[in-house]
Amino acid sequence: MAELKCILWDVDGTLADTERDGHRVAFNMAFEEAGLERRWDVTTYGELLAVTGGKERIRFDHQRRDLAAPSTDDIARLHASKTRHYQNLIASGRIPLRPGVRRLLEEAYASGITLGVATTTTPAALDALIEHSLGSEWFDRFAVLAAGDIVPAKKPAPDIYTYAMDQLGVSSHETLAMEDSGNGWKSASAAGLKCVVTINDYTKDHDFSGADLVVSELGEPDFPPVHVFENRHGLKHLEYIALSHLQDIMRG
Ligand code: XBP
Ligand code: MG
Repeated sequence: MAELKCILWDVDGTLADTERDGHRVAFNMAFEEAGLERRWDVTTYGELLAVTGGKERIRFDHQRRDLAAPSTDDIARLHASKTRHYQNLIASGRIPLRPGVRRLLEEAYASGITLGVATTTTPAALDALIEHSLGSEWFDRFAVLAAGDIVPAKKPAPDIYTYAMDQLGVSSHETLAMEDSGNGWKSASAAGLKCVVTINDYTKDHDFSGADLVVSELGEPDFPPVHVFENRHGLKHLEYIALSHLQDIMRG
């Protein structure tokens, strides 16, 4: 039994539904800008999400179509262009936070819980989301922003979670992960963390067996109740997810 001391948040799909209308669109804009014919439709992009990381995803797309991979420099250039387009999309305010995210972040912060980010996304993309969707005060409120290539092995490897915990000086027994995908859950689990999963359209069929709580979203007190798919700790009153639920998961 342990007390909840730290919550590490995934970003894409967890803080906000950034993939379909954010990252995917930005990749396509970068392809167009580079004079490439390739476009990723909504279904194709869902398949490509099997690989985390934008540069890795471009490479994977070539591999699975048996095409010669572009050079590392070409991928880096394409990805830099994609990141610029993504920043502009986020700055236009078209990607809101998911329900309950701000409420739970505020509640945890006010309660003195250490908050951090553990994501595969490029730091510049993360910064854009914090600035335009969350608010600049969160640059200081998050005690660590662990993102992108800071670790060589991206999710599902545990490295980004381990890195964030090392930076914070917290242990896996007192830290909870918030995730949305199978790769994210595997990463958190491999780092020894308990994990709450909020699924989305791209991740609803992923394998979350063993996760502590799997729900449709974090929800809000005045919204319809969330759908509960896994509730390993027998938590009660799950109409929406409150900080007390996360504390109960750690004690359970
Ligand atoms: C997120 C990702 C990222 C984004 C794109 O995974 O897979 O690759 O799709 O990010 P997770 P970049 O939510 O599990 O961290 O293009 O900035 O790499
Ligand atoms: Mg995610």
